[in-house]
Amino acid sequence: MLDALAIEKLTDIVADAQATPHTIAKLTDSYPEMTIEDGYAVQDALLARWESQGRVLVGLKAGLTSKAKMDQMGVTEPSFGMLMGDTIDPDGGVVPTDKLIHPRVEAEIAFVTKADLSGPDLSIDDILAATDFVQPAIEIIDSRFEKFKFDLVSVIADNGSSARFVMGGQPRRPQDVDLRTVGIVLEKNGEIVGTASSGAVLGHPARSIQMLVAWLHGRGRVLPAGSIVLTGGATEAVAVSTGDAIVARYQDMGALSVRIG
Ligand code: OOG
Ligand code: MG
Repeated sequence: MLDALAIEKLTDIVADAQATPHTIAKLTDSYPEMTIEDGYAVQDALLARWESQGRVLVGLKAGLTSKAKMDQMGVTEPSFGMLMGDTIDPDGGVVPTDKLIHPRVEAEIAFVTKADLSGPDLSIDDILAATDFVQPAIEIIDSRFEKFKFDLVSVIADNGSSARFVMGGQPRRPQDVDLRTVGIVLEKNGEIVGTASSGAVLGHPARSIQMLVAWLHGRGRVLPAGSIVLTGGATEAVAVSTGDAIVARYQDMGALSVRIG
C-alpha cells in the first residue's frame, strides 16, 4: 500500500488530467508497487474533493464486465467507478467534448435501485427485487492515459475512465424483460459498429451489481436506494469524434441517441 502522501500526489495528477484535460503516463510507471486498493484510495480522495466542490455522487459504474471489453483493454477483472450527477447528458442531446481527450462510446444496461443493497453474496433475484427499473444507457468513456492504454490499477485510479453518460429509451421493470437475452445494436453515423446480447455482461447484467455490492460489502459499504448503476459495455467501446451521431437500439427497451459535440 502507498502512503497517504503518495495517494494525495496521485489524486492531484488524476484530478488535473481530468480537468484540463490532458494525457498522463500509466500511474504504475512511477509507482510500480501500487495496488488495486491504492487505486480505490485515489477514487475516495477524488470523491472527497468533488463533493467539496458541490458535485454529487448519483451512482456507480462497473466496467470490464464483458469478454469484448476485457479483450479490447487487455484486462481480466472488472473495475468499479463513480458516477457524478453533472456528467449526465440527455437522450437526444449533445455530449460536450471540451473536457474529453479520445472518447469512446459503450452500449450498456443501467439499473436504478429502490432499496439499499448489501451483503457478500446476493442472488440475481435479490437484486431484481431491489431494482426500480432498468434502462438503456450510452456511456462515453475517456481514458486520461496515453493512447487509451492502462492496467487495472491505473484505470481504477482514473475512475474507470468515466466521462459522461446518457440514459434513455424505455425504462422497464426488471421482471418484464429477460435480461440475459436483450439484443443490443450500436450505430455510429448510421452504420452498425457493435452488436451484442445483454447476456454478454457476465451472463446477466445484474451480476455486475452482485459483484459491485460484494465489493462494497468488503469495504463496509452498501449500495444505497436510488443509485444508478451502469453494468458495463456489452460490445467493444467505439472511438468517436466531434459531429458523430450515436444511436443504441435495444430489443423491447427502445433506443437512445446522442451527438458528440
Ligand atoms: C475502462 C472502463 C470500462 C465498461 O463499460 O467496460 C467500462 C475502459 O475501458 O476504459 O466502462
Ligand atoms: Mg462502461
